[in-house]
Amino acid sequence: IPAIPAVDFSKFGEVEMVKLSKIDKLTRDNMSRCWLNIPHVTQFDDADITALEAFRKEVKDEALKSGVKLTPLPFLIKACAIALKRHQKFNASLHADGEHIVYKKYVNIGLAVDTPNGLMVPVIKDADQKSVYELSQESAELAGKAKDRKLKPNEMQGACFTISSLGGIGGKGFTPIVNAPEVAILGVSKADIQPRWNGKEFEPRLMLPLCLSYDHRAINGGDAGRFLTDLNALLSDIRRLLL
Ligand code: CAO
Repeated sequence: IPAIPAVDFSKFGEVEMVKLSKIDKLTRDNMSRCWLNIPHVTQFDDADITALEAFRKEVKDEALKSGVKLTPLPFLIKACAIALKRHQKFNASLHADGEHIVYKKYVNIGLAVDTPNGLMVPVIKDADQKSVYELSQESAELAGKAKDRKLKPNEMQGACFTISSLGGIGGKGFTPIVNAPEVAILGVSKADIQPRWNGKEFEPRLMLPLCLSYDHRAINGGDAGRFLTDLNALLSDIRRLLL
């Protein structure tokens, strides 16, 4: 790849040179590796989370009494864990030998956490076996550790799939980079009220933008369409999380 030429920016105005942190350098190398090795495709969908949000608000204070600050995120983790179990191509990695695909029987979900020191991805192990409260507690604990630089190496290893939620920050959608050797990543943007046609009239509904990037070597468009449709159905009617 032709290198980007060096530029003396100080020729054009005042500048400040700051050293990259260790985490920034790891991110730089990992992102370049993933971007260059993986043929990416991103699919978009909006999940109607009106009912999920009403339920979350109903139980928020009750959760707080048990020390849980309930955001939409643990519901997303739960729904992804169920979808990963149902769609095994997403809970897989291409083997480095180029001859095999490895299907995982466990469901570990990485969580992109924005910290002052850079991007960290702690991992929730066996997410399919945990309740929404447990997922909420554990994600808050891991995000806190990431921000305090207290994560142990084993707390950042073994993810099958990653969720990158920018919902608390904003935006309509983005195209996340797959974190190899995982084969897919879910980007989540900020939920917003949108008019939806119910057959008779437009209704205000709370819509959550979902952006699913995947490795097209391991996953086809049809697989991704089915995964995202299933995930959407789980989030749009959270009773399905029980099935
Ligand atoms: N839509 C609307 N509101 C949302 C939302 C969404 N999708 N997701 C969260 N919110 C709300 C929460 O409910 C909370 O509001 P209340 O306090 O009123 O309930 C508020 O936004 C803040 O949430 P949060 O960000 O503190 O908590 P979280 O559980 O949603 O996320 C974490 C935790 C660790 C994922 C998040 O703090 C973070 O670091 N996000 C950035 C990830 C990132 O950098 N991704 C890019 C990686 S690639 O460069």
